[in-house]
Amino acid sequence: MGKNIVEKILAQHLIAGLFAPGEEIGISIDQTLTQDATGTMAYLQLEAMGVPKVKTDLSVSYIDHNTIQIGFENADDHRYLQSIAQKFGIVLSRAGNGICHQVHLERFGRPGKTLIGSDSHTPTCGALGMIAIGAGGLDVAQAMAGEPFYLICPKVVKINLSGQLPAWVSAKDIILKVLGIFTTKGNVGTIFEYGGSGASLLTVPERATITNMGAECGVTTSIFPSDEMTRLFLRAQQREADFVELMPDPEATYAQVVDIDLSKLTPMTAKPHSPDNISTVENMKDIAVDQVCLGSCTNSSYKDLVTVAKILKGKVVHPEVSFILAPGSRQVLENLAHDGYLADLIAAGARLMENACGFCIGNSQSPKSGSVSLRTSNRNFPGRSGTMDADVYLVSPETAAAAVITGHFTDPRNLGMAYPRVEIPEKFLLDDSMVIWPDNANRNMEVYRGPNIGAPPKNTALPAAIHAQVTIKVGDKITTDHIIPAGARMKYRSNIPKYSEFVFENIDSNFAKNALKIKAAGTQNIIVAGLSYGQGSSREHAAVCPMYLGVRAVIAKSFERIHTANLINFGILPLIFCQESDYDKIEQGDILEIAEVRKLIAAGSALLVQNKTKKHSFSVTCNLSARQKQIVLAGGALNINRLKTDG
Ligand code: MIC
Ligand code: SF4
Repeated sequence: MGKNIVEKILAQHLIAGLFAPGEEIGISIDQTLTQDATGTMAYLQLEAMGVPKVKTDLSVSYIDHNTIQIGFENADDHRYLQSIAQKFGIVLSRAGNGICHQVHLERFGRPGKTLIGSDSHTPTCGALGMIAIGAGGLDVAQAMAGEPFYLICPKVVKINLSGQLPAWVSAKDIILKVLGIFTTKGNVGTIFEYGGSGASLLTVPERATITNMGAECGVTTSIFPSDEMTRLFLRAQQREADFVELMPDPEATYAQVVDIDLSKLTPMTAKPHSPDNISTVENMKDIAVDQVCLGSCTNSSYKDLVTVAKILKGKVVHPEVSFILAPGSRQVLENLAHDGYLADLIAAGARLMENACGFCIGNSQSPKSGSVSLRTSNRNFPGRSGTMDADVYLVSPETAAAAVITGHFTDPRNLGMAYPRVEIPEKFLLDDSMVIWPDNANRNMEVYRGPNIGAPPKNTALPAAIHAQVTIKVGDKITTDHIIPAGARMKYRSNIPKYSEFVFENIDSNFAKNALKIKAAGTQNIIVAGLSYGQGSSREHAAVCPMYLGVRAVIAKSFERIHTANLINFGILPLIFCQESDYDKIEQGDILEIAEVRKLIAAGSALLVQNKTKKHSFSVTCNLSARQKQIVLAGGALNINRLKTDG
């Protein structure tokens, strides 16, 4: 039987488990990436593992998230990361070099290889025909230490693209269409494999926009074939030697095939406050726009920004619009400057930001109260922009540019100008001078640690029984941005006691105080949630901080993949309602008891939860592999083997 691309790469990397959809498998990892906001925890955990040097082919540490640096904390963290990189043989991409996913695509990703990264948008590199997966920092640290990465053997869905994109419709509109079909929930354990005649016409940066935002569907990753387009991109990066062709076998099979005719697509948008709240731009017309933000790891390639520069040439931003521009990488910025497009964008009134995450994570450029912000980034969760009552819409660079000119939502097809089709250059201007390669001579240098940095706290072993209070009850699609906000709070990423003060800040500002009170009284905390709990980012702080506050279990209707792995790694039980209707019978403040929890988890049986307050019992399941059971029984991975942080 023929193999699809996913099966081909996974088969070459399989080192544990049976290759059957739904089973846990372990794969070897060729490359890792971290970024600074998740990286400090990952490297503290790597340090605790006692390995002298990373065992991957390539590990890159990026500094791209916390680059605003208000206060000493982030600069200290950057210095820590730089010293750790030298010690462990890791490549460092310095602050100013660009966003991890864009830079990794340009300079390091390789077809046919595996990559895991402590950032949920690591699948961006699937555009190069690699298996690239987002994970928690601890899982990435383990991969750097040479351990397998464990995942559920995926079900592979083929997204068959036919036809050609019409003028003014671009890659963002394709992935928004995909989000409209699959939504942000219910796709755990799936990989999207793109193919078809339409896919072969898309350039690697266009493919990267699509694989990047596959993360919003909650899939394990997305992948494109490695074909002539891949070769051209790698050649333009002077990396043609990294090219290998990777196509599905003609008789390859898939769990499902979804057809999308690109010629039928129109400009799309994701409306507030979820990336799957899809509509056409035409439907939004005339809504006044206050801010347009161009950039993020989704749509800030050279092609994206040159397209906008060409649309805006000779025009000036509408007086009511603030126009923000953050190129994805230093390479993009240097090429824009070299080719004169930066001057056109600045002349059009662009406010040039650092080539870093910036506005996308809400640590700068928060829009005004009650405003409408059009962004080319990938997430529009409530409050993520830093302004709770702002309405953020996700759009293509073309739709963003149209609003810059008109000051309102405008279908770019109605701009009345010829569509500027932009090809990627035959050769990019290359400059890796902000990349520091590890030097063996520096292996013994002292690791720099600022006062803000501390090892992650450890959990206690799972007790024989749980006696807990429901500290919060939340609804469906709770994102990690709800659980532990980023933005202005993110500078405390290396200081768990401080960062924990902000858990559920935007839903219940008393959560942290209440949880600590309950913990001090000797009771545990339980979170009750609806469908798709833990959407969005890979930040393990969404598990570490609740754990620090005494949360022992989350009972939800369903969970997202990366967050489930993070909960398990830090000894929090991810419990699933057997009957979803039992969710309705619980209230915040209820006392829940689970008898013989250790025994039942070890046996893999359903657990009976007694609601002492409501005098009602209900069943939950906890579907764990043997490896995961061992971790939760120990109270988290840090309590197992070599991972002891106090050793
Ligand atoms: C995000 O886009 O939400 C982030 C910030 O990049 C996160 C990582 C983090 O929280 O540090 C992600 O996507 O994993
Ligand atoms: Fe950075 Fe935004 Fe991309 Fe996350 S989604 S890596 S914050 S640019």
